[in-house]
Amino acid sequence: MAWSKDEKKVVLEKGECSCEVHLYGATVTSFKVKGKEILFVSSKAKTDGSKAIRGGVPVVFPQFGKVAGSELPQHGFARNSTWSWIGVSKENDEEISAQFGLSAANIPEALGKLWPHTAIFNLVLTVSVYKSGKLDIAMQVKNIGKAGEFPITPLLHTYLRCSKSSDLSISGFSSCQYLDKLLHESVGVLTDANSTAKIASEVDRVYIRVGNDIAVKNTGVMDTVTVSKNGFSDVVLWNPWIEKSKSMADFDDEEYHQMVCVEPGTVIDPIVIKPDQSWTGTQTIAVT
Ligand code: TA6
Repeated sequence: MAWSKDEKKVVLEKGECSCEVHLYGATVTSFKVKGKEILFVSSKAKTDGSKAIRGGVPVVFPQFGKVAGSELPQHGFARNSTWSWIGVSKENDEEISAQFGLSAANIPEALGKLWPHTAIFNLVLTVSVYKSGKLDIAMQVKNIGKAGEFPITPLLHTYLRCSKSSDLSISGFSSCQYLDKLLHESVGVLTDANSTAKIASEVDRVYIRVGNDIAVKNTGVMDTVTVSKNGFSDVVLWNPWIEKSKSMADFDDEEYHQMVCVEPGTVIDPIVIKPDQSWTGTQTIAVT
């Protein structure tokens, strides 16, 4: 069985690797390599469409966070909408790919009307699993309008699973500038001089224009999980730690030990898409 679909989700398999994608949010909720789960999904996550799935790889679109002057919910409407199943787009000995579509028709009306460009965007998510132990997720955003352009700050909000977040060693940010959302913008941009980032308290950082490969070691699941990006400029690093964990109803108080978010996105300088233009951003998760 290379792939299967029911009313809620699609499962793709290739060799000893597999992934699962919920049509709600086109949220990848599982990526397994030789039976080992690479992604984290909270034990309290909702998968009934009542709210965004807490875990896996939520798709953040059209904007990251909250936008001043906009009533769009935090992280936009893509993760709170039921996407269309397009179909299996590629299958060979090495990989299998499937596509999911989002446009105005998929967006709950109450959310769609909060963004002035809902009628002129089209988003296709392509999810590919490789028997080599790799998962690709590509967002392709197109402006199907003939007149206005629109800005987006897209991001893939990837939750990686680990045994103990305080054991992690995360490389790829050294001497990068970042915005520390815990210190608010009053502090401005800092520089991470460390060769590796560690998790020993709440972390909520937007690393700006970083390199394309972030390596997460000591996950307790695989030796190294690498998150690579193409088309995205920034990476958000997040762990809620103790107090923030308690504040999330769909997240167990102790689950901050079992996860870290490494989130490729373009969140500092919006991408502007002109009529008939498109943009693609890709995340690759590879394990060794
Ligand atoms: O990506 C980090 C972040 O923006 C954090 O500030 C935290 O809010 C997290 O996303 C989860 O946001 P959510 O809306 O899914 O609860």
